[in-house]
Amino acid sequence: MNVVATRKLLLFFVVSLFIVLAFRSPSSIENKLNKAGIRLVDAAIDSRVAALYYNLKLLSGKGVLFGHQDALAYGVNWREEKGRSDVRDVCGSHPAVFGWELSKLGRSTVNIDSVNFDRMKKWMKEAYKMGGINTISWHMENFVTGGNSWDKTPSVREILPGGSLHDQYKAELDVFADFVHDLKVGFLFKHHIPLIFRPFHEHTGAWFWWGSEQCTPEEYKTLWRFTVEYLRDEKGLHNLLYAYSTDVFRDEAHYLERYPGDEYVDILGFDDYHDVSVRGDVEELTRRLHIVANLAQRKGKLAALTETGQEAVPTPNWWTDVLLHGITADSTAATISYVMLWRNARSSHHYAPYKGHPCEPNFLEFYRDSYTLFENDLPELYKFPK
Ligand code: BMA
Repeated sequence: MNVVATRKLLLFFVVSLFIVLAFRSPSSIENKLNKAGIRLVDAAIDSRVAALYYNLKLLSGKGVLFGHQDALAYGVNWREEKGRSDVRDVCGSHPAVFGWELSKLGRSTVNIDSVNFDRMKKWMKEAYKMGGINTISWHMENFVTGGNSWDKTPSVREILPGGSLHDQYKAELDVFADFVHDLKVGFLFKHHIPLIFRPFHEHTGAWFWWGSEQCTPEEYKTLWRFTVEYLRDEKGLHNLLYAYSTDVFRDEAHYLERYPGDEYVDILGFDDYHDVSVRGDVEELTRRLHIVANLAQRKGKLAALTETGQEAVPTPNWWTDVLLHGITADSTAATISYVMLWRNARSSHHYAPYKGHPCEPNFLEFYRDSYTLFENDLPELYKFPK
């Protein structure tokens, strides 16, 4: 190659690099978010995560994404079959949101539900490449006893800064950061896949060691803020959206009792099995959705029904008459971004349908409703629209 050709090639690379950097520059992302009134927990968030948030805002009020825990890993009577999910078996499309669980991370090769962590990473990447969204919950082990998250021995105070087990907590977050760090895709320019991280969930309940009777509101808030700051500022993770997710709550004040602050939360959610169970009350679901969605609107944030479901779905027409109706009966409630159903472990413990389940026709009606969005329905979520 002669000198001129070499120079041209070099110039081409420099110009391309400039263009790439200009498009990815944090200031242009910040401008877009500012214009849309969005302030994320992480001011240095990756552009794809920012785009995801922006696009979910655009979709709010137009449709609700459907999610399912462990969808790609297993279903009722099967495990680890490529391309399979119970939801897809029934309606032809995977869910749009994919939930994953990190209990036992760093202690075992598999989580509490026997999902192998290496394969989980693979499925998370697959879900992302399909255009779907990954969300993580974490039934973290009790730091004082080593028991599981249902071991109610108070533990929060010990893991806070200054507490006797603070270093152990940091080590746990280090393991989490390594896991997240591995979730990279791309060929020349590798990037981390966007994630919705939903730690210390259902804290209005008192069944986990971080629950309402196991720590004070101040301790909970301190734990949350420390966790965010450590992951963002010390570990440099910039691909996380943070979801605050209570269990059922009485009113707005109760919902906000342990809220760590707008600077620490991107998505306002809650888990609600209570109102949709056999003896539930769908109007209560709508009322609570309204409270959270209204709060999210006032704060410029997204809202979600982060977990729900009726175990084994015995109620006829549950999908349309309970879940969909509960969400769409009120125009504010209907602005939530997504609803996620819990896992399909076995025929006595599952929340989504599977092939042959009596609720299949009703689920198909739910799927075909223009308000529900599955993987097939998704627009490009990881780029800012033109
Ligand atoms: C619960 C049940 C358990 C599971 C746990 C963590 O709701 O589904 O079987 O181990 O969640 O995923």
